[in-house]
Amino acid sequence: MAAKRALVTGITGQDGTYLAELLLAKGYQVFGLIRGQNNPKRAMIEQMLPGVELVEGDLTDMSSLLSTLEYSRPDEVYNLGAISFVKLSFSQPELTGNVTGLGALRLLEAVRIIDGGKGHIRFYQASSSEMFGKVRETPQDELTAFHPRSPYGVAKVYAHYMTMNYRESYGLYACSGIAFNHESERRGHEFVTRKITSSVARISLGLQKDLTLGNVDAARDWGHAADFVEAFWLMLQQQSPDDYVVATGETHTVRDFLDLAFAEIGIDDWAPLVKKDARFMRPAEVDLLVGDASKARQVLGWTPKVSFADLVKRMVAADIEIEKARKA
Ligand code: NAP
Ligand code: F7E
Repeated sequence: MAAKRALVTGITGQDGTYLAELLLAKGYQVFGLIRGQNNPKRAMIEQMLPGVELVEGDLTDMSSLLSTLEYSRPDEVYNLGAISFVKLSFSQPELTGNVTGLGALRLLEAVRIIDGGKGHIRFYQASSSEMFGKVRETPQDELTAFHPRSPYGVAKVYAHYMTMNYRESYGLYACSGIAFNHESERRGHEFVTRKITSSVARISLGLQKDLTLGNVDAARDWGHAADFVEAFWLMLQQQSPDDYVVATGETHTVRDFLDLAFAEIGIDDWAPLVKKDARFMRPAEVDLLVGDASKARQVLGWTPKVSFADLVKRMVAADIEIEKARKA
């Protein structure tokens, strides 16, 4: 039987790399959408994922999406591409709407056109717990009402409903994974977990004195990205398409993360090392997120493997190795 073909947008991002590894290990032929002229991450991806064929295109450019689909002829499309940094979405709301919101619509429309009603192409949309925002209930599940608190959250709600709409209107096999925060050794440095672990590593090696953060009381349901991409793949392997919460079911504050990260380098009282700066606060905050992933557990048989404590431990250890190598 011919190998299955998958197209992944957001291939240069955290989830794109883990998902591509999973798909390659399952024998897929993997295509990754890469944007821009001379994308600085191209070399890193080519080295890390030599089995992935990179195709140039952009979620803001419909014709590039059509030609990418025509070229790659995928069985499965994973839309992971987005402006994904919530803080940035406040300063660049139009760009966020265009990429994170309309980008999903463009890709759905391109899939609809190229699929031509055959119902062959399966589509995954990377929805987010940021859609719950100012939460209406705790924990949050697939039926919890949305109340997004950022241009990013609003754009994701639009993309989420568009995915549902294409499923209901055109019979597309289209799923959304409402993923809660997932982190890893590959997380971007703009996100709070990686900012903390790389700073902790640098502090332990005498390369940095302290760390400046915003709201350390925010609580998140943090899992490991390698676990989460497995759920995304499982959603596209079912009899029928549906939406699923992907979460660990545990919530921890940024303070808890700081406790564990500093403990890794033998510091119990991190307060003198952490400064607060309004520049890292948001115009509207999401105070608490915790997901109920019972449906994913029951229908997909999915459970996360990496605990919160292990996640922090792994991230700090990886950053210490990176910083040591840099120092050397
Ligand atoms: P990430 O590391 O920020 O990666 C985002 C990806 O989107 C990058 O590959 C980026 O490419 C690409 N991208 C940005 N603008 C684009 C455009 N105009 N056209 C095509 N691609 C574009 O994000 P992630 O953590 O892997 O998350 C993957 C997806 O899941 C995102 O949609 C995110 O919003 C969503 N999500 C993430 C989490 C989480 O906790 N990680 C939770 C819920 C949902 P460049 O490298 O070229 O910029
Ligand atoms: O912030 C607080 C900040 O930027 C987490 C994205 O993957 O997950 C992610 O969005 C919390 C917030 O992630 C700093 O205010 C304090 O309350 O790491 P973050 P996020 O906003 O939760 C969701 C599910 C996504 O979908 C997104 O794509 O930490 N915080 N001080 C800080 N955050 C940052 N970044 N930097 C600080 O200095």
